[in-house]
Amino acid sequence: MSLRQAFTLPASQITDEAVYRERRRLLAALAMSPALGLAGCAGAEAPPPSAARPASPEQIKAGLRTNEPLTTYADVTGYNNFYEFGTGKGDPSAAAKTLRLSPWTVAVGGECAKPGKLSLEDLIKGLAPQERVYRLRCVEGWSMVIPWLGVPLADVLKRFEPTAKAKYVAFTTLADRKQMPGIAYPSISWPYREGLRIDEAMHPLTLLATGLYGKPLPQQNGAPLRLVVPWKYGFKSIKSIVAITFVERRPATAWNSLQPDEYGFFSNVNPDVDHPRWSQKTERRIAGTGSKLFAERIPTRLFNGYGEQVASLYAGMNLKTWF
Ligand SMILES: Nc1nc2c(c(=O)[nH]1)N[C@H]1C(S)=C(S)[C@@H](COP(=O)(O)O)O[C@H]1N2
Ligand SMILES: [Mo]
Repeated sequence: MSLRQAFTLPASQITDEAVYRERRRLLAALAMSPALGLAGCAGAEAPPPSAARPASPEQIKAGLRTNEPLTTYADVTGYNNFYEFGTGKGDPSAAAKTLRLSPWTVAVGGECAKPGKLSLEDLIKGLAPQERVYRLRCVEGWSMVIPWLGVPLADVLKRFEPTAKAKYVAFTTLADRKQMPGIAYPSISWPYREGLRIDEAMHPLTLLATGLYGKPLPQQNGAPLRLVVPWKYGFKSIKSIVAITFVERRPATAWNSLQPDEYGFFSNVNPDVDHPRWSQKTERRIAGTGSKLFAERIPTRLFNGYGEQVASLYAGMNLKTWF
């Protein structure tokens, strides 16, 4: 489908995904043509230049992008886990639209030389959004391939000058009873919290996402700012972050506190460590052809396929003990 066809099709037949894919192809073609620089077509609708380039072998090798079929925009933004808005997969897209995104402030503190309470704009000021196409593997046994926009978490964290005592980083989601209907139910001990070891937080694959599919992050996906840690189960990728804290001791995290024997602190994707109630050997890939309910089952890979990039972080650790 050409871009023109995409825009002349009846609205019902145009998917955001089709438009996005076509745009990427078009911009890639333009970028490669010596006569036409990207600047000339960088309209408000255009994704950032990084989205225009097809994944290079180097990017694939570095884990920054994959050429696996993308999950459709409709599924990425319609099949969600965001318990603050309800526990059903359709609840977040139905209920989260009212989450107020501006102003949004993030408190950064703890073991660092330069703590502060910053607006989102100031937090990521000067950092150009990058596109990352990552696999996302939920502990429930399904997975997606999502084109994110975001900045490396390391680039943000360094600005606060963590001290030698900063061994871990703790993250907190907004917990506003008035805006989040799910907070009325004690499914999780609110606010939702997550944490990473400092070396995991500083790893180049760890992303603070502000968008997907070349657009701002929708509320149901954790707007305006969420973590994406592609080699860990999805619940580590905490949404709608309001606090980032450098700490010396391993911080308490939401799912681990609820069921420590089912959800480990590390929660690295691992087909050889089953969840006590189900196998983790395979996953239902919600991407490519077919409806999400009957999506193809594929083998789950250690570290979600990012072992080449991250296995060294866990050298000498027994991954069954430290699950
Ligand atoms: N604050 C918060 N963050 C959260 C969750 C949540 O319920 N609340 N769910 C997690 C789970 S289980 C997954 S699989 C991913 C899903 O992200 P997505 O809906 O953008 O695909 O978000 C994670 N981050
Ligand atoms: Mo999940």
